[in-house]
Amino acid sequence: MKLYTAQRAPNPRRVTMFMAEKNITQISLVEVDLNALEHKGEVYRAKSPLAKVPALELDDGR
Ligand SMILES: N[C@@H](CCC(=O)N[C@@H](CS)C(=O)NCC(=O)O)C(=O)O
Repeated sequence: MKLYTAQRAPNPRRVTMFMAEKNITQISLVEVDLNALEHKGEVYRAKSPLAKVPALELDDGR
């Protein structure tokens, strides 16, 4: 599984804090560059149409 995140954004930060608290290490973190508007691009929108972080991608692609 992958968690799309952005280091300085509070919403994904909340998720990574809970992951650390619960010792969840099997989820890969993928940094999305909000400053470069990467989340507004076609590639990211195909994964997360609302164009927000965090977004979780399951191993089966959902
Ligand atoms: N309800 C959503 C809100 C996510 C959200 O607003 N994320 C912000 C970062 S903290 C974001 O992606 N902002 C980029 C934008 O709105 O363009 C959640 O909690 O996951």
